[in-house]
Amino acid sequence: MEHLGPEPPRAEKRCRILIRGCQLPIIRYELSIPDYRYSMLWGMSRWIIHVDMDEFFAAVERLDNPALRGKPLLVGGDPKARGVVSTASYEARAFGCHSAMPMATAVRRCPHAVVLQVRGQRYHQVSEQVLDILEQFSPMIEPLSIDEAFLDVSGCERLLGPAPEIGKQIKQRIRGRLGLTASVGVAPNKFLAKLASDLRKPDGLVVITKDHIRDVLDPLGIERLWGVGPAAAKGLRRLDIHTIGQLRLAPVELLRERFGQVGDHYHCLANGIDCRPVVPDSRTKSIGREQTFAADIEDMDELIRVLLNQTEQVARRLRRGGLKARSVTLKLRYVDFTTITRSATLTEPTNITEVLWRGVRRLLDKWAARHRRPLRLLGMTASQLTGREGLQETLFPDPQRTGQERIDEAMDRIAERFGDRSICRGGTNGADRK
Ligand code: DCP
Ligand code: MG
Repeated sequence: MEHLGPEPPRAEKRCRILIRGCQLPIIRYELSIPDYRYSMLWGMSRWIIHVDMDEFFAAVERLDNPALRGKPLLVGGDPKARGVVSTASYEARAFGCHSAMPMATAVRRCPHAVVLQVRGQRYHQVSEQVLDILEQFSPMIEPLSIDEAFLDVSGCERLLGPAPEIGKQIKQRIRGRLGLTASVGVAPNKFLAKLASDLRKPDGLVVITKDHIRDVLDPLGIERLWGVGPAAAKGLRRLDIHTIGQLRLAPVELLRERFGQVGDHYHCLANGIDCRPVVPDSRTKSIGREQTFAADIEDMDELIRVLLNQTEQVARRLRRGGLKARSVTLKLRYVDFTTITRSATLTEPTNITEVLWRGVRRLLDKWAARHRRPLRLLGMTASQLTGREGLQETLFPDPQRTGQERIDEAMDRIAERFGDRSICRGGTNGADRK
């Protein structure tokens, strides 16, 4: 673990330093909002983790085909059809190959590289698995692209240990469960965490603490600032600003004059200030699982086993993300690829496995009564999602429901410790449950 600096000083001291850097008045004692929201507002006392998978597409290809180990890989479009490189493995990067380069050029630079086509669906599947792992650490997750995400782990210390330790555990779990490596950055804000994850790639773990922000940032070129593209970098160089240190010392008025409001933003970033919150994935409209069978299945017991297992996984994901679903959908694909879906609305939003299962099981039974035939794919999706905060608690909780919640909690704890496959309900072993 690369640890850039000791533990940060107390929040109050940090607030003052950073606020002065931002050229804002010191207002800590005039605010009446709780400290928690205050720190969210100014981007202080936070611990943000940025996770970025290493050579992602190439790593997944190697995972699926161990014979590719140690070989230079180029994943992307056809070199003869003006395809471009999506990712070059580290072995291929040593020959000057990189993402977005024409595949033909990459092949010229590294003629012995193995060229592979992009398998988007598979990468998305692994990406989902990575998110599943991250959700075990914090519900505050913001996916940024197919292979990277931010986590806000502020306040998780009591449960999971200090943030650098959480970063280490995330890496270990990704490696242990998926056989892939990730680079992780741990810092007081998003900008620094993203920068940190990129400093020791591959398989890196870099922690930036407040006291070492300047030491880390000052020598770096301005293009390392998140959001500074080639045009802005050119504009800054014209002002004779080449490093982040030079940018930090530049008069903010000059930057404002040249770049408008963005100039203020650059100045803040150069000072290591970034107040942007981690915004949990608002795009999540549904959570689902599906499985294509190696051989078509008609046997009801077998279909029930698969579906219950999927429902358990979906329910667990809902619970991890603090979400509840109002409707469930069953997806069936026949041997001739005809695909049908059947949906049902639940009486109230839920993330209780048993309740979701009853809804989806009813759909399966209805289908089987009239249309049963062999299936090549079976899946279920929970949608119309709501967060916990949007739900009213029932005045008199149903004792049976809280009992089911306790069962779910216990099963979640086991799954979290030993993996999703470590535990399943009796029905998933063949018994028919209604
Ligand atoms: N990608 C792409 N086209 C690009 C850049 C990336 O299709 N121009 C895809 C392929 C990458 C994935 O997105 O595997 C993640 O992008 P990264 O920038 O994180 O690159 P890698 O994960 O491949 O490498 P690194 O180890 O540097 O993160
Ligand atoms: Mg990556």
